[in-house]
Amino acid sequence: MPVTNSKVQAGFTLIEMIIGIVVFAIALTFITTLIFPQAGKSVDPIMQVRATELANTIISEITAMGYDENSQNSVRCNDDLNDDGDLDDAGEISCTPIGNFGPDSSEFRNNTNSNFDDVDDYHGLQQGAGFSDAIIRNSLGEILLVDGQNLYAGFSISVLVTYDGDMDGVTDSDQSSKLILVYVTTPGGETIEFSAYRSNY
Ligand SMILES: [Ca+2]
Ligand SMILES: [Ca+2]
Ligand SMILES: [Ca+2]
Ligand SMILES: [Ca+2]
Repeated sequence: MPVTNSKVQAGFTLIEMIIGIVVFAIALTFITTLIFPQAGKSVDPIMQVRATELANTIISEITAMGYDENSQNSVRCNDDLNDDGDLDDAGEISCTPIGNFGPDSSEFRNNTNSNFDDVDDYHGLQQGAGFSDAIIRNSLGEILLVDGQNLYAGFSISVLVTYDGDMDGVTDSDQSSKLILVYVTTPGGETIEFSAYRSNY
């Protein structure tokens, strides 16, 4: 049945068209200033989740290591076996000085023969985008691939280890705990800090 309403057939007046254009312009401005930037930001939480997964992986690996290179199966470093207040008696060994943190002799973590074995070996470890060791690897030294794609392409990690015996987040001379700081940078350039402690048990 044909439309017979004369108002509809008359179309829009000039005023109506101008109002329509103004409303459209306001709506467009709203979309471009509010919604489009949100679309960009909505990527960040996903990257933060992935950064957290990556940090968890590396922290789990580090905390599973021995406390110190100098500790032996039967004797922990800094264990005063005869309780005389010093560490110069038979069988007693000192923990690694903070200045010697980092890989011990012949230790590396950049291929499947990686041989880090204690917490502070990771001090100074840098892997991923922007570093000379450009590939983030798992604890077995393997490249993390999912469906043939590098799982953490564009991410980077940076690790620092220090003594923090009173666990206040600040380096101190108490060698009973090591503070592990892991910095993960997302492909968007956002750096997130994660931390964990490993005590001398
Ligand atoms: Ca002693
Ligand atoms: Ca070591
Ligand atoms: Ca070490
Ligand atoms: Ca401290």
